[in-house]
Amino acid sequence: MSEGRALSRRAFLVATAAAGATLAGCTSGAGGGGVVDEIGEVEARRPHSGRTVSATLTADRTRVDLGGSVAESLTYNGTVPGPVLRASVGDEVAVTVRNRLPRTTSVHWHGIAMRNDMDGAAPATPDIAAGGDFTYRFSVPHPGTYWAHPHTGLDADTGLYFPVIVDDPRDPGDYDAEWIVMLDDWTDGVGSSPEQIFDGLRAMSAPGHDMAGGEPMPGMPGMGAVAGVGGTGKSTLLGGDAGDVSYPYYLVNGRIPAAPSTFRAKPGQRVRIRIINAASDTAFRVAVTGHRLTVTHTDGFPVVPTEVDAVLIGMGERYDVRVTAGDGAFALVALAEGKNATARALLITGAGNPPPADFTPPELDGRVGTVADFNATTAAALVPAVPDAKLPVDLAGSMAPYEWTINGAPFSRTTPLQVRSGQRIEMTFDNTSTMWHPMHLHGHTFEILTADGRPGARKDTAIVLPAQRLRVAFVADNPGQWMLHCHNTYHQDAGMMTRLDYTG
Ligand SMILES: [Cu+2]
Repeated sequence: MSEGRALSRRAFLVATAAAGATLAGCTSGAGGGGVVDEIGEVEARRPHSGRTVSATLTADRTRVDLGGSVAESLTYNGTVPGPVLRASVGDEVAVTVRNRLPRTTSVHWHGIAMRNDMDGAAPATPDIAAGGDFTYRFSVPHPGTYWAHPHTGLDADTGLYFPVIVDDPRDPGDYDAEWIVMLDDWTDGVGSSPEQIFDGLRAMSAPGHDMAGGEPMPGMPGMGAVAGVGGTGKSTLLGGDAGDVSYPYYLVNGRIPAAPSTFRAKPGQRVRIRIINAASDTAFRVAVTGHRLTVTHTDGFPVVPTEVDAVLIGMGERYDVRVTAGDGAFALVALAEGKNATARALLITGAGNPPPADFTPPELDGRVGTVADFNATTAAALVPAVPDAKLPVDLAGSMAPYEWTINGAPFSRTTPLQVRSGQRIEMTFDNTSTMWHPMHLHGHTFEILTADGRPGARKDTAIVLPAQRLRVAFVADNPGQWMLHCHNTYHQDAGMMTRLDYTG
């Protein structure tokens, strides 16, 4: 490729990223007509039940009651989380989104291996213009715990999120009751806005500020001027700094700890808890007082059931755990990792008083399950194979300047990764930064490659620790242009995103 062509291609990519709403046909422009044909062919091969699940979501600025504290933020249909979307394998989902925001938006269906042109991330799917409507229409191929959120700007750090649950009619599951638990870190409408936080992070590292070896100095101009910027602690589990933002609240199912939501079950019932981390800058360590957790699924896919006292869950990740409910009043406690705060909800099966709002149960310091502790079941594991291609994914960046990169470039200057349909891909995340990154690949689920050769967990989002090299494998079986990015909203917006393009 000549230098001129390379430059014009980069310019084209920047243009499509900025103006996806007007470029409905750009998939064929960048990927070639063959890829567009292939999207249809792959869709035809997905299971189809003949049923359609329909819903309407209105994205708007509304007031939400977080449990006595009322925030004005962005929501779907006025609630946080938005309404649960539930379908079965093979169903067609038809969700009409009415964008009543003063700017473009999108709905990204996180974790679902769906057709590329409905993924909800530009340029493959056009964003929805301010005031416009759009119907996402796609089939769901795999059962599991998923969720949805915007893929535009910093709007993932608002109330715009909801759970997506895909059932398998052939497998009712080994549980009596189901509890969906959505975790979030919350600032919009009660603290700084996401835009103020992002500007604050950028200002912290602006020229003229003495960064003293990269560490922000307390009291320096720009630092501390924006509430929530910085001020977080360290985490051993996360290998260093826990995050970039400290939040006024941490929520379970849209409620602050003083006014928790309650789940009722009967003693002895096996409760499947679908834990979804919808936060923007917070990993949570989750436990249920007086209970052990049996982890059954990671990011929707089954693992060999494994007992732990708590699980660590990064942004974008999902863990399904099973508990056998005791008799009494219990709390599910989500410790905001490294941030000295908790979120919680109650599990009530009998008499008694639940633990106080600030209680941190001993289970949080017991055996904490991280991704390395789980192995895909035989049915969920990939068939071992020699990779057809290896993709290095170098993660780097810094707080000063506040910029995060993949393979040396921020998203505005990225060179997309390339694969061909049918290839077995080995991807290596190499984190040379001093922060952890929950890396998320759209449209695919990869398998963690373990040192002992046993199949690791199937994931679409995986925590990559500082100085860690994490190898994963996947099959390139879903043609299109897919985003690969850090699921820290601020890292993503500061450049830590690239694309995976099918070239035929
Ligand atoms: Cu990151």
